[in-house]
Amino acid sequence: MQFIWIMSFMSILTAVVITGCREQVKTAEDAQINIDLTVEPAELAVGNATLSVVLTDTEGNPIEDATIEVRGNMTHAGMAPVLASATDGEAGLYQIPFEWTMSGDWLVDVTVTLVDGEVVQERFEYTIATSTELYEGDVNDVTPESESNE
Ligand SMILES: [Cu+2]
Repeated sequence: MQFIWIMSFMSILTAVVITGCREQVKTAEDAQINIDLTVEPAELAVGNATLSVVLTDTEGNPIEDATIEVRGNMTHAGMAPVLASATDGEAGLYQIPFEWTMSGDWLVDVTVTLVDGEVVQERFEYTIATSTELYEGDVNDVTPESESNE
């Protein structure tokens, strides 16, 4: 009796392992889809941004009804990731509100879950400036104190 229990447990475990392997994350190339990411505003600086992801198949047809999850991490340790997501990609376009919370180097992982459950992931790299580096107003508004604090 105990042997049967162990055997059934083992077969369930095996099934879980096999299922897990089948659902592994693919690159866009392996999944034969295109993940195009553009960022607005194009002047990359600390603050709010919109990530526009366009999903298409290899023939250029839009892919709708996918779920997109974005995870932005900086290359240094000790910072909480910035998470964002979107569904409803009308004509394959998914608009995702995002925020660059700090200047420096970012790794943005875009994870796409297709309607058939296939998971595809691509990584994009960005360098974000401080907002003052792009400041185009009166430079005299920047006080000497704040400059020496940089
Ligand atoms: Cu940081």
